[in-house]
Amino acid sequence: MRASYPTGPAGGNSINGGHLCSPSAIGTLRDAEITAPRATPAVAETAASNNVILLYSGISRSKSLNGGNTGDWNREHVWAKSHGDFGTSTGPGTDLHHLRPEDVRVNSIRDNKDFDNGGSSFTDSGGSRTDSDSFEPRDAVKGDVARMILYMAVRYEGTDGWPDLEPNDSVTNGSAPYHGRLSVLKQWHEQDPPSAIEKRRNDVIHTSYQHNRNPFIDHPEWVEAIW
Ligand SMILES: [Ca+2]
Ligand SMILES: [Ca+2]
Ligand SMILES: [Ca+2]
Repeated sequence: MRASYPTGPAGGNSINGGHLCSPSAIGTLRDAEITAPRATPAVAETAASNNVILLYSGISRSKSLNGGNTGDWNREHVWAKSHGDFGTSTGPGTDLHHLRPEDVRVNSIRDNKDFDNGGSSFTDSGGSRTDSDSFEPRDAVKGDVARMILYMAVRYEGTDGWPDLEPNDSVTNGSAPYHGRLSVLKQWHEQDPPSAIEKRRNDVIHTSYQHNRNPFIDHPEWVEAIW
């Protein structure tokens, strides 16, 4: 670990591991997020209380439409779970700091691609783009995505049975425990700083679920200090 930040109890992210991977946990978080102060620049990220905002597409969809069929939303691992092959069991596979709801089809388009600028839009892209080897999220969540990836890099250091996850500047990482591209993620982090809702989500995960924090939401300057 290269940065000092509150990690909560040892094995903190195994707490309530059974709940962390459930749609209800994501739905509950969304409920909590909408109680954030209204006077924020992040209005577009809010949803009706029975809805979730899909990360890349920006669509507001009923949280009851969780599933695997067209028109449903499912659980997106922003750090692609094949990068380190950690699967969906407790650990990085259930770490709420990088889990978001996404449209089933859009989720499959993102696949396990690294993040980079470029590509074309697609149906329900919401401004996100993709090409053969990378994915570019819509502007409103570019920084969110960057901070999720960088959180995973400092949270998982290979000392607790999980892979040592690290960012690099590649878009051909495949199943290696790396995620790119660091230089682009740093730009996105600068251009889309933490919003009130993102901060609120960090608080709710800390207080009610995992009892640890994304340090780069609390201290954006630590990104440049580390990388
Ligand atoms: Ca590309
Ligand atoms: Ca944002
Ligand atoms: Ca690491």
